[in-house]
Amino acid sequence: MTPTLFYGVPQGCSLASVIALEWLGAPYALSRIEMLEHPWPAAYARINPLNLTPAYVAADGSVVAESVAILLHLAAQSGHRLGYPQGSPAYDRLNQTLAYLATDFFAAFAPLWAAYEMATDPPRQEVLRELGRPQVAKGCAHLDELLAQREWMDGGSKKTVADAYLVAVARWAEYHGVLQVDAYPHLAAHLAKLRTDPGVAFADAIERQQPATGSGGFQGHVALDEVVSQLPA
Ligand SMILES: N[C@@H](CCC(=O)N[C@@H](CS)C(=O)NCC(=O)O)C(=O)O
Repeated sequence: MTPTLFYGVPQGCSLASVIALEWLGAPYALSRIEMLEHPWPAAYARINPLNLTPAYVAADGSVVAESVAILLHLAAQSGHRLGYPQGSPAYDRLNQTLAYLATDFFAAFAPLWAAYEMATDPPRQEVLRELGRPQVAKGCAHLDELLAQREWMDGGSKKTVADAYLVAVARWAEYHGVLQVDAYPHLAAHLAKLRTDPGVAFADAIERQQPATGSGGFQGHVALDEVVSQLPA
């Protein structure tokens, strides 16, 4: 089967995996999950019982969930163009960067996402925003400091899957309106550089359902049921 990525909208962290697939350039399909439409189709539990996106179904029907696992899987497929050989110091540095982004930095936004779901309770929303704002600011300050001395997010001399993940998550700071990324000039410059990347622009257009020109790997969208019917018994 065509390897297929399930990605979530709006604003899913799965944007990173779409970017990485574009950078990889190999054939792939996408399947879209509208995350705010609850309950999600029951069949999705066959893909990821946690009902979270992203999830990647490889050509042999095996499923890889968790952004970091998917991104490192795609990096390995790229002949290490988007990553490094496991066991090398560069791999450890990339893994460290991804781990920070996918744990501490991702988690800093949790109160803001909780506030997002409480439109009917503005006072609680404000408490949650007050909780999330300094956490996100701390994360942005850390990334800004790193990027002051780095050309790419992981500290190497080429873009990697860590840059894809950074784009997907850092955008939430402005999405939730808690801070302006411009206050972190190195982070802002790096994000601006990445936004000019064709793979990033493609993934963004896919999310917004706008016309998108990709690297040639994208084979179109497929329905959840079609993917599930191709899974090994
Ligand atoms: N640890 C997981 C977290 C995945 C996750 O939280 N995904 C969010 C989107 S960023 C999701 O699917 N949320 C489902 C929902 O909001 O119902 C990973 O890194 O892949």
